[in-house]
Amino acid sequence: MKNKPNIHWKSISISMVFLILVMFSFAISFKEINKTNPTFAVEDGSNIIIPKPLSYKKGEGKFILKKDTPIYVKGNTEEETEEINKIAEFLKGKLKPSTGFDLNIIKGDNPPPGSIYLTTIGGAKDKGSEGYTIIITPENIKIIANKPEGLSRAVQTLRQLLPADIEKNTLVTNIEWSVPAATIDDKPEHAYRGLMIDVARHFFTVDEIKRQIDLAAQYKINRVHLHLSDDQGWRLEIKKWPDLTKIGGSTEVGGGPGGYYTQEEFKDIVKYAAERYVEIVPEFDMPGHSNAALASYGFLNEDGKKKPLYTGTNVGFSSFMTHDEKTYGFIEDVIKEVSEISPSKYIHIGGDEADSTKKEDYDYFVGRVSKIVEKYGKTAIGWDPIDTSPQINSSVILQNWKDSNAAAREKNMKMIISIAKKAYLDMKYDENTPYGLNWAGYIPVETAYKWDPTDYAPKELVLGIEAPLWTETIEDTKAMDYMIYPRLLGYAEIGWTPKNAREWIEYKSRLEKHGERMKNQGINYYNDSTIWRSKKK
Ligand code: TNX
Repeated sequence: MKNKPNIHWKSISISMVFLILVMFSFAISFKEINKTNPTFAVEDGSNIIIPKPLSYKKGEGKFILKKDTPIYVKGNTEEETEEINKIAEFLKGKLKPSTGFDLNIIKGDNPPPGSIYLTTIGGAKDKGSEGYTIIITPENIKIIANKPEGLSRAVQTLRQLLPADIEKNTLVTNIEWSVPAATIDDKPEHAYRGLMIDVARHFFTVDEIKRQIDLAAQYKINRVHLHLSDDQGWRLEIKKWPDLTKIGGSTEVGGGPGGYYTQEEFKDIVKYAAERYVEIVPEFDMPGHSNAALASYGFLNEDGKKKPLYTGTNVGFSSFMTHDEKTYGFIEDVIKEVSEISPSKYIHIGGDEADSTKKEDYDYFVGRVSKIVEKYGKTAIGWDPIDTSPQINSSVILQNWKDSNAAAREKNMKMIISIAKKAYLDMKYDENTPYGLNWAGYIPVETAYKWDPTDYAPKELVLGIEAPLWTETIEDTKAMDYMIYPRLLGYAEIGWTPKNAREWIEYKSRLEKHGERMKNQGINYYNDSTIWRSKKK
């Protein structure tokens, strides 16, 4: 009896040694296979593309991208050809670091075999401005769209059809840069597919914002909404009122140094976004969430004195004076300057949590401000309850964050759906998430994916969806990436792909494949163990 456990241990250790040897030889042969025959190739594009395209038909064989593959570009007019040329430059730039190829771009409509061709000639009108067709054969790749914007969306699809290594920013050798043959027909379900970044609670630099725009654009996000003012900070230079940034921009949540964008920097962000066919939507939150402005200028306050700067995270304590013409003169100056540097047709005027403004004053205020926005040729967007003001009509867009849009429905107002418990990127995934809040509940990746804007509003009133990242607890890019990714891929798909074409289990298997792509791009995504089971980052 006493000897028995000993014998047992001996056989266990022998079999352990054997097991280790087997695993070791497996690892070696796997490495060998990888060397000669890369397993990174995309076999079937329908298993990878996010957001899922409307139609994907598998073809025979594959197209192989080589160092001498030319990119041909041709539009319906010379101007359009120039625009398409820029899209080709973008594609070339994305392919260069990993392939090392310096692809040649040629203006012309006679692409030879072996080429990639981007054109609007013969583009189908029913595809709208963002739709496209990609035809991939072993001979060539042809991308046709009604508008250059559609070609730019198609280029993002094409990136995903190349091996995941394409996203590395270092040279990859010993790999075949193949694209599986297919015909893809695609167009979006919703026109507005947005990501919001709150740069007021914590400030983020121009480069940090550009990086987020570039990353989001690959999933066909087409609006980036910048929350440019709140109690804790004013982040855009207004030439007539320089103290807004000098004083109001001088700090942030927690008392850090804050910061702001000069008008030139803002224009630079707008241009960078436009190159990716992303529109920047500027927001100034009012009449509440306005302490940074009230701290910058005494004349905006009842007692004529500047309020102290605020670096906490409470909401609902500040308000503009709603019955003082000085307030409206000031707001008009802001709207005027912004409308001159912002090409978006929208200006967001906030309107949320104005807990220190009487309801009738709020109603009057948002009505007045929306008229100012209109005067400068723009359309106002506001958070609910802006729709409940009798002075607000269907010319204003509601951004719906609570489950309350009865007034908007009544008035036939268009809506951007951002329901907090589904779409808020600052909500934690679960109790272990190191950043974020949970007042609207936890939002695991599955919850973030399994909903549709039409669950909250009639389809004809849905302009689209937006996922906001509030930054009370988000101090750097690392935290920002973690909260945005991978949930944004799901929001992008909700916005792009019709409800009846989406299914969680199928989506999850596509999402799994994007882990490697996100990693290659240096995205600090939340490595959810229910999606990336055994793989360690
Ligand atoms: C509510 S949502 C807010 C923001 C906060 C956010 C935190 C909305 C329109 N207002 O001021 O940052 O909650 O999750």
